[in-house]
Order: sequence, then C-alpha cells, then structure tokens
Amino acid sequence: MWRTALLSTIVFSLTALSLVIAQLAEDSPTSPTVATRTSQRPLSTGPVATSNGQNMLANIDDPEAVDPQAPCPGYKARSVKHNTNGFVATLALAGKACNVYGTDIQSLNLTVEYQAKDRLHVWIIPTILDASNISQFILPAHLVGTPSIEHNGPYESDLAFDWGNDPTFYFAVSRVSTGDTLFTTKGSKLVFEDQFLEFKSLLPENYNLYGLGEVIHGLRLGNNLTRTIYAADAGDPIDLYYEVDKKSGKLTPYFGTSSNQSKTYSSASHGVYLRNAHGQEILLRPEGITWRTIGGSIDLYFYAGPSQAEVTKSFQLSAAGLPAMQQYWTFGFHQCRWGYHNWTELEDVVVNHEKFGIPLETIWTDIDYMELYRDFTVDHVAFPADAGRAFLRRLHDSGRHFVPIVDSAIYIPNPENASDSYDVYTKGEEQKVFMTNPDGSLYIGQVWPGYTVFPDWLSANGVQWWVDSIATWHKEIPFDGIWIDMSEVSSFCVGSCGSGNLASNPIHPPFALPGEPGYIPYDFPEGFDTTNSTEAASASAASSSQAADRSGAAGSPATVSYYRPEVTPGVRNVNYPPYVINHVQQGHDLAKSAVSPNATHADGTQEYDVHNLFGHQILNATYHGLAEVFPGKRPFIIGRSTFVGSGVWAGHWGGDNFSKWTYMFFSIPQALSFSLFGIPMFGVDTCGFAGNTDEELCNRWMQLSAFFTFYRNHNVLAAIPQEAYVWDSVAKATRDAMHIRFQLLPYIYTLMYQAHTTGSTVMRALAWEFPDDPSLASADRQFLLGPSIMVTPVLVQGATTVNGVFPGAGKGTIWYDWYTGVAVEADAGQNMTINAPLGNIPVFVRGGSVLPLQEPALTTTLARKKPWAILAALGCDGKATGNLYVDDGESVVPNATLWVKVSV
Ligand SMILES: *[C@@H]1O[C@H](CO)[C@@H](O)[C@H](O)[C@H]1NC(C)=O
Ligand SMILES: *[C@@H]1O[C@H](CO)[C@@H](O)[C@H](O)[C@H]1NC(C)=O
Ligand SMILES: *[C@@H]1O[C@H](CO)[C@@H](O)[C@H](O)[C@H]1NC(C)=O
Ligand SMILES: *[C@@H]1O[C@H](CO)[C@@H](O)[C@H](O)[C@H]1NC(C)=O
Ligand SMILES: *[C@@H]1O[C@H](CO)[C@@H](O)[C@H](O)[C@H]1NC(C)=O
Ligand SMILES: *[C@@H]1O[C@H](CO)[C@@H](O)[C@H](O)[C@H]1NC(C)=O
Ligand SMILES: *[C@@H]1O[C@H](CO)[C@@H](O)[C@H](O)[C@H]1NC(C)=O
Ligand SMILES: *[C@H]1O[C@@H](CO)[C@H](O)[C@@H](O)[C@@H]1NC(C)=O
Repeated sequence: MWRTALLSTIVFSLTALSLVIAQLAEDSPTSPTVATRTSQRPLSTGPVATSNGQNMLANIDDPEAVDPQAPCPGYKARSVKHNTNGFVATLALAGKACNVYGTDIQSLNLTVEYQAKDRLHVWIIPTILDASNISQFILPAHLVGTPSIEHNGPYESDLAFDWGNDPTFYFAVSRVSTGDTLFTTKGSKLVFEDQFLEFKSLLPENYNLYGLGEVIHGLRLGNNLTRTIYAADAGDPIDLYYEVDKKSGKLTPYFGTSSNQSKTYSSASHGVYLRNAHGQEILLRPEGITWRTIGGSIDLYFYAGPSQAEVTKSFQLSAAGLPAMQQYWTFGFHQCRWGYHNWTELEDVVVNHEKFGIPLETIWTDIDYMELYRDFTVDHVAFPADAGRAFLRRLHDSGRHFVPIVDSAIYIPNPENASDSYDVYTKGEEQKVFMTNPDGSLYIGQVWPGYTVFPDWLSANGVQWWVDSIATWHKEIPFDGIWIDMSEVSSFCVGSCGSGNLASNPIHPPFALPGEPGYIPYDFPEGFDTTNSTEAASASAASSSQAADRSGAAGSPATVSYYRPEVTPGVRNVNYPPYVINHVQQGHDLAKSAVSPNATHADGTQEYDVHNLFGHQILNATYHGLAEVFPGKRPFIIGRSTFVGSGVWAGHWGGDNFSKWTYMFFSIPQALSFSLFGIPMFGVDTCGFAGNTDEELCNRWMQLSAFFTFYRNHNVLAAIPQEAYVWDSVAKATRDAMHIRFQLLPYIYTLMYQAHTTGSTVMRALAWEFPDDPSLASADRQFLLGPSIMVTPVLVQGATTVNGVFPGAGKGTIWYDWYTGVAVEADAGQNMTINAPLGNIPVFVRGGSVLPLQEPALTTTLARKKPWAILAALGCDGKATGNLYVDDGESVVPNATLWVKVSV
C-alpha cells in the first residue's frame, strides 16, 4: 500500500538519500546519479503547519531547547532494603523541581533484581500511582509481557550492579568476567517527569550498537544518530544521521558489543531492553547514549550474553516470546501489486509464472479487491463472486494460495444515505469496539474508504468482533492468510475530522492516487539514464511536463512560525507534549497522519500512552481470527507496524520502500535487525514499491530476496509492471535463484523451526557467527542464512563484480562456491573481488555443514514430494554436521515430527 508522503519527509529524505548514494558509490564502477523523488511528492494533505497553525521544532533541532541536565536536581536514594534477588529503595527529588518538559515526580521506587543468571532488572516508577491521575501510565503486563524472576536468588551472575548518591543518584552495570562497564549513569542526573524521562549512559569510544527499532539505516548504528521511535505512516524514510522515524514503533533491545584491549580481539555482547511503549528518542553520541521518553517508567532489562545468539535467545525467551512457526508454503514465492484489477488479471499472473517456469506459491491482492476500500468486503463488480470462487478453487487445487490485504480502519456509513449500510461497522458499534473522543463521541478519522472509525483493542469486545469479522468473511472468500496494513494506526486527517461531516461519506482520500492525472509515476532507479537512455529521456520529459502542469496548484508555502509547547505543572498535555520528539510527520505533530494522542480507549487509556501498540494488537486479534478459521493450523500474517512480541503472531515486510538500489541495500540491515527483535519472517517489496523499477534492479533484487525468509514482489499502483517474467533476463535470473531457494527449503524450514523453539536467528550478520573478527562489526552488504549459507549480492548499479569477505578464512573456516563446489582461496581478512555478472548471485557454503536438500518444483507442495539429497561441505578437519526438521508443514501441534542429525 502506498501512503501519504508528506513534504517534510521528502525534503528530509532527499538530503539523506544523496549522502547514502555517495556512500554506496565508493565501490561502484560507474557513478550512479542522485535520485530525485519528484514522482513521489504529491500528497500534501494540509497546510505546512501543524494542527495548531504553527510548526513545532523537534527538541534535538531546537537551539533554544533546554538541556534538562542543567536545571534538574536529580534524585537521592534512601531506605535501601535488600532481599534475596536484589534490593528496593526510594529515590527522592534532590532539590527544587525543574519541571522542564513535564511535572517532576517527587518520589520514586527503585527495584533492582537479578531475575536470572544472565538477566538483571532495573525498574524505576513513581512511589504513588494515583488512579485519578492517569499521567503515569505504567505499561501493564497483559499488553506487553514482563520478564519475570526465574527462581529466587542469589544468582551467580556475570552482571554486577553498583550505585551511588554522589552527587546524585546514579547506577552502573558491569561485566564481572572482563571488568567492562556496560552501562553507567554516573555524571548525569536522572530526570523523571510525567511527560518526560531522561537517563544517560557513557559508552566506550567507537561503541558497536545495533537494534533500537525499525529504521532504514546501516546495521551498526554509529555514534551520531537520533533514533525516534513513534509508529508513523511514512514510506521508508532513510535515516542516515538524524532519525526520521519509521512506521514501526518497535522498541529496543539494543545490543552492545565491546572488545577487550588484549592482543587477540574477543568480543562480548550484551543486550539492553527498555520496556516502555511511549514515544521516545534515543540519542547516540560519541560519548554515550541518552534515552528520553514522553511517559511511562524506566523498566530496563540487561542481558549478559556474552554472545549475540545468547542475548537474542534470552530476550525472546524472557520478553518477546518465541516467534510463530510458519507453514511450509509461506516460504514459497509471493506475488503482489497494487493495481490487479480483477480475477482474470490475477489468474493471468499465476498462469504466466507457470508458463515462464517461475515458482509461484501465493497471489496477493492490495486494496483493489475491496468494495469502496471497506474491510471484509469484495467489490463484486470487478471481482464477481462466482468467478472468484472458481478461480480460488483452481488456485488451491494447484497447491497455491491467496492472501488479501486488510486495513486497520473501519468505514463509518453515511447516516443520510439509507443504502449505505456496512455490517462490520454496525456490529462493531453495537459492541462498542471503537475508539472515542475525550467526550465519549466516536473518534472519526479518515483512511482509504473515507471517514472511518478505529478498533479499540482495549475494549471488552474488540478482539472478538475482529475474530468474528474474519471468520464471517472467510465464508465468502477462502483466503489463506492476512496482510495487515495501515496499522500505526494511520489516519489521513488530523483529529476527529469526520465528526459532523458524515453526510459527505464516502470521500476520496485527501490526495491524488498514483496514476491519477498529474501523478503518473515517472521515477526510475539510479542509473536508468545511462542503461536505458531512450526510456529515461521520455520519462524525464513526461515528468517535467507533469510538473509544469502541476505547478501553481501547489500553493504558496505557509510562513513558518514556531510553537514550543509549554509546561503547566500538574497538567499533562497529550496533544502537544512539551518535549517534541523528532517525529517524521509534518511539524513533528503526533496527531499528523495518525489517530491523535487524545483519542480514548474503553478503559480510559489515552492513545498517547498506547499509540505504539496498535499494530501489535491488531496482529494478536488477526492471529486469533485465523486460528478460528483454520483450527489447529498456523496463522499466516504479515503486518506493517510491530512491537516487541509481534513475532509470536506474525511476520513483517519492510514497508513502503522505493524502486532504488539504495533500498535494495537497506533491506539487508533491516532484515538483520528484525532477526534481533525476534521477528525472523521478514522480506521487503522486491524490485521496489514506489516508483518504477527497471530490468537490472529487478534482476538483482529478485535474486537477493530469494535468500530472505519472506519472499514477495510488490508494486505500487500505476508503476510499470514488475512481475519476474516481464523481462526475459529477470525471468531467468529469478528461476536460477529460486532453483537454489527451493533446494534449500528444508534447511530454511529447519532454521525457522529452531528459531521458533529456541529463539535462534534465520538471517544472520557475519559478525554474529564470527564475533572475534573486529572488521565485521559493520558488515551488512553480505549476510548468512543460518550458520551455513553466505550470500554476497551485487548491490550497485552497473557492477559485474562484488567485493566480499570470507569470514574465518585462514583461521580454519573453508567456504565453498555454491555453483562449482570449489573451495574459495581467500586469505584472512581479504576482501575479494568476486565475479558476478547480471543474473548471478554469489552464494557460498560454509565448510563443516551438512545441508538437507530437496529438488525444486513450481510449488512447495510439489517440491515436498521430490527426491532428497544431502550436501556435505567438509571442514578443515574433514568433518561436517547438519540437521533436518520435518513435520506436516501446517499444524500448530503436528501429530508427528522428524528430527534428523547428519554427521560426516
Ligand atoms: C513503592 O514502595 C512503597 C514502599 O515499599 C510501597 O508502599 C508502594 O506501593 C510502592 N509503589 C508502587 C507504585 O509500587
Ligand atoms: C491477545 O488477544 C487475546 C484474546 O483477546 C487476549 O486474551 C490477550 O490478552 C491479547 N494479548 C496481548 C498481548 O494483547
Ligand atoms: C552528525 O550528524 C549531523 C547531522 O546530520 C551532521 O551535520 C554532522 O556532520 C555529523 N557529525 C559527524 C562527526 O559526522
Ligand atoms: C481485467 O483487468 C484488465 C486490466 O485492467 C483488463 O484489461 C481486462 O479487460 C479486465 N478483465 C475483465 C474480465 O474485467
Ligand atoms: C484532540 O487532538 C486533536 C489533534 O491534535 C485536536 O485537533 C483536538 O482539538 C483535540 N481534542 C481535544 C478535546 O483536546
Ligand atoms: C569489502 O569491500 C567492499 C567494497 O569496498 C566494502 O563495501 C565492504 O564493506 C567490504 N567488506 C568488509 C566486510 O569490510
Ligand atoms: C497426522 O495427520 C495427518 C493429517 O492431518 C495424517 O494424514 C497422518 O496420517 C497423521 N499421522 C500420524 C502419525 O498420526
Ligand atoms: C529499457 O530497455 C529496453 C530495451 O532493452 C527494455 O525492453 C525495457 O524493458 C527497459 N526498461 C526498463 C524499465 O527496464
């Protein structure tokens, strides 16, 4: 789905984009051109200013912003009481309240507890939680799980906790075995206000830090970055220096790796998880890390590791939960686009894949199939019911599947039009499942169908109503999984804009759709002007003429005046929190392109406190819906906005990316970060979503994504077609890469099973498998699939070779070329030039591995019936081992399973 791309986003991204391209260009044999985003610009939905008529300056950009460290007094700890797992204490404000971005809390409770051998919990909450004062929203365990004490201490932990009161309260966590300080707030003050928390830790020079939520950025985050975490409906903004936040409100954890200074480098990883769902900002700076949130508590978990794998497993086992096991077919290839107009066109796509010998497992529909964009409906004019049933029967008979999109908002009918009935809404309203305004009236925003209401997952009947809606709808259209979109939760207007306006429903989105007059996509990937100068020239001419026609319609830029929300002690301002996070939307307004913070839930909770959880909760509800439709089978869901724990129910796609080489590269670090978060089912819109792709980019990308867990090609409305068969060269490249993927399916499925049962990862960074090689700390242009397969893709336009390292080479690790079976002759640390003409993706097998293989076929169902093979790649010692997991491929609790260990 394509969404509002607001002016501020685009301007910001453009700057970042050119920098990123410069970075990519370093190893580019040709010089890529800097992309323009002209076809991407249309959709200003209102004046430039925020809803109060002024812009807000993000605090980190505001030269007048107060640094809370100066005026705030900090706290003093007292009344320390030890217990078997740690101690509790009271923190009292150590001076006059500063009330810098909220009202200071006078007294706090500190709990320090060793919860397990490798896990330490530090929790700071107000001493008094006044029920009448909702300002201190403490995230309840039923919304986001709380890691708990494994057994009563004392534990022999490698983590040591230290604290002091000099000059004010600070705490530090260190690693006993190495003496390294992992975290220390010494030298800074704790700030704890109703709308603002701040704590800081010094970090070692050139620290390696990863994670911190969904972001389009290199894997290693560096020390000059502000990560803003607030779920936002914005097409994948690139975050080079300052974070322009991403659609997912995912939280931490972050992982720090420190090295000891002895001659042989050895690294130790630890994890830090802040369990807080409020809007927040994490400042990575050369001297350390600063955490700021606009509410909640300091609920920190330190994971000792000392390996990445141990941290990731422990984080999932204690906090996120283990990821859902996926059905076998979901590892087949998925084809989607916005702009498949009818069943015939969908069937043509299926047939064409077969005709070109390209495996296709699942056909998807974007919002085109819906009646007036309403959830749980089918437009029976364009998608007739009988034809649909017949098509889906043929599809299913061929072993294939169908997944439709489902949006997050619900159309509210026009009360003055008796024929405008919509059952899903009516039932929901009867059961009181929608969010309200502070005065109790329905909160009415705007999304694709027009004015809409929004499910309230905290209402008594919300989940059940959603489950019922899914079950009822499945009787009409036999889908096999669900794709959840717009779940930030997005709204095109500010506030309850539909209140009093329902007589005009349905209304068109407040912006032009791609393909509508003046908004034809003419954008192409970097380098298109050199590879396809004729088409590039005509696109550029058409684009200029479109821009000329549109100029004047844009209106004059509003004069900018700045608004700096002020603090009224004792009064919480949810509409304009005094600390302005660097939110990606216009004016940094939290109410822009989302349900506003003052929307109210059935239990009185304000959206301000749970905004980042909507996308998480709709996945839960959808999981229960599919579990009802398919009793005993594993639900298949791909969702857009996620949170800690979403992997338990769903996979994730990388959101609305662009048909650019830059975005193909970023798909790798994005996938690796999701491995850390416990969401191993991940892929991006292959060949690119927004803008037009081209033959070369689509060729490279179809090959790259073949090594991601979730493999889907998806395209925007009105862009040129990009199914793999559109170009012969892409069809061939795709067949070749899928030939490998299908052979590896038993291996990939086994990896997913291990992730599901132990919290291990499927896609892996080189550094995780080779932690003692410091040169791999930022390596994210190559990756591993499990421990045994390494992929070194070409990521640069025009390149016919790629540089890549062979970790462990010269130190006992052998890598074999997948295609030739020949061992690579690489020296330790050597970054080798590998031949990779178009249509060729370098893949290597790690010595010491045994891989179970199965012959490819056009669907996974057929492939599962094909003969097996074993690939043994011997290590230096002449040995190799591997595993295979087999079950029925669909049951939550399979009646029979097989675990095979092979060793040579
Ligand atoms: C803080 O600690 C005090 C003293 O143990 C206790 O009475 C109070 O309930 C605690 N507050 C919270 C919010 O847990
Ligand atoms: C998920 O939904 C179920 C069913 O309504 C509910 O019991 C459970 O608390 C929800 N879990 C979370 C984490 O929201
Ligand atoms: C840090 O980021 C800022 C903002 O993008 C940039 O202006 C500055 O040059 C960067 N500093 C360094 C040392 O890279
Ligand atoms: C289906 O859509 C395609 C593409 O818009 C169109 O060419 C074709 O005529 C349509 N077929 C039917 C049966 O509606
Ligand atoms: C709720 O927030 C919206 C968006 O900021 C604002 O337009 C509206 O006036 C607010 N309503 C109340 C009652 O504060
Ligand atoms: C290998 O070289 C390429 C091209 O210079 C570079 O982009 C890449 O980061 C290098 N790889 C490693 C692991 O250093
Ligand atoms: C397991 O269930 C499948 C179908 O659900 C059935 O075909 C098979 O025979 C069962 N196997 C065992 C060992 O019970
Ligand atoms: C531009 O080149 C021509 C001739 O090689 C191809 O037929 C086109 O498909 C190509 N266009 C794109 C978008 O790749």
